[in-house]
Amino acid sequence: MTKLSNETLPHLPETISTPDYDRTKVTVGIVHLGIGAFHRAHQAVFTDDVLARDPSWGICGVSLRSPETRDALAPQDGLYTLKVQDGEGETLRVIGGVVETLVAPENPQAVLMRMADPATRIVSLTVTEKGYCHNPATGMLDDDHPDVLHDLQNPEKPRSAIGFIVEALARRQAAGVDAFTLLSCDNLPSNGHVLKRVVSRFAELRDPELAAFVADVASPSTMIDRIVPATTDADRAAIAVALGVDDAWPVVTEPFRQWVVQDHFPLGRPTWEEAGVVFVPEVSAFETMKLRLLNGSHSTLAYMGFLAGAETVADAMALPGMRPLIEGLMREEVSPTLPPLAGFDLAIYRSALIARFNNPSLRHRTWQIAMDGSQKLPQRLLGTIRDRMRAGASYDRLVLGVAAWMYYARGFDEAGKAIDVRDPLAGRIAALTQGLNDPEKIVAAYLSLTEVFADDLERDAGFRAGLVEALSRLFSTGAAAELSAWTRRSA
Ligand code: CS2
Repeated sequence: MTKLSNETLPHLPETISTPDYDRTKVTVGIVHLGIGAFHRAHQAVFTDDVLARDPSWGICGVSLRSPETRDALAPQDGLYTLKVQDGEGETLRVIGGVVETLVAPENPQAVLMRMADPATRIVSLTVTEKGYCHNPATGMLDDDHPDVLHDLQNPEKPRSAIGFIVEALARRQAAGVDAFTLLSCDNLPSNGHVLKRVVSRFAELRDPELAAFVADVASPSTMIDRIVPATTDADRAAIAVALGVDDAWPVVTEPFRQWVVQDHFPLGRPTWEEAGVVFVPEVSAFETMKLRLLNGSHSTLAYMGFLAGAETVADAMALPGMRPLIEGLMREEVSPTLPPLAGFDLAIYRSALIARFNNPSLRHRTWQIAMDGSQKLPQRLLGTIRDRMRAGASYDRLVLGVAAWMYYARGFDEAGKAIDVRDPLAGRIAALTQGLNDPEKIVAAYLSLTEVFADDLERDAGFRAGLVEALSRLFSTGAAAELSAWTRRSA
């Protein structure tokens, strides 16, 4: 079958929207590190919306690991389809904002040259939590991280996003070119600060003069939100039928999208506000709300749902007891910890989240969300637990989410079948918990992971007892029975 490309673009069925600007005029203004499905369904769409206004904000998408995205997109001139769907219908749109794709391990020089180019004014990132090479509990750079050590020794052939950023900034400093603006789009609290902190520390380890230049780099924080499950072969097949041409890597998502950004871009930015981006002086209240309500619920329902046999989020939501558990978690335990947001109705936000989780047309796998729990839990559940402790308030549902992760990350499901656990700490967790059956010992083993729990939680007797209790219930009755008990508890 013919491919989606600049050449086939004019011949697509009329129902499919296509770029409203001349692609030949688009030049790179943004280098994006980590060009996965999320970027292509979120920031790239907001950018595509306003490229007609200023075509100098095209995107160069960089993969830091595998060539798959480039291999799919380069033969299609960077074009891909965005399929937006809910229970009621779907729309298809071809996005044209990605005009170049690079694979860092194949050609680090090409990436560095692009980043150092004066036309590049923003370097944005979706490299997931673990891509920051930081200690998740403290938010500081892990000086002993293997990628950090590698990049300090090979500054011109970096591996990590941090190594690329600092080397590109060094080249700009040497050439007398102003620094680009850094734009973290990962699910981390104060993501701009975290990024600035790790980049600054890395620069300090390299050279004090470079550190002085890096100290002035703008790194606004952002809250990003859109649910984007991994694309399946069934999605590809259905989209090819609708398009009449092949698209090797479309992205599939929900109608909802939100982007709240701190407005600090010394070298300018696309007019994203025209596409609905909300610019605010301070993002942290939005970010805490989203991380704790959406992502905290997501992780809890992913671990509980996976253990109870649910493949997708919508399946997990349909399990008896899941909805009351998640609603109770959001309303009773998370919401009281959130900083006030003037004019924002939390009850509406929460019920919208339930509807989004229930979206029957998105096959968002619980396994996908369950990945990298050690990197996610601190900002999704543990910070909330700390706030509840300080307020002398209960946190039973939050602790159940953490206990379900502890069950899951050991690597065996309820039938004793191996789980494919993807987590940078998976090996250590397996070693720490090997042969243990006693919930108390398992909890103690996990709590020794100070980069997840930090000392305060490790020492807290109430937290430990809550975990042991929840884990014991999961062992004795199983996740499905534990969930249905929540139907009765909330009734
Ligand atoms: C999810 C997020 O995979 C996960 O951990 O919780 O990717 C979630 O879908 C997004 O943050 C929604 O904005």
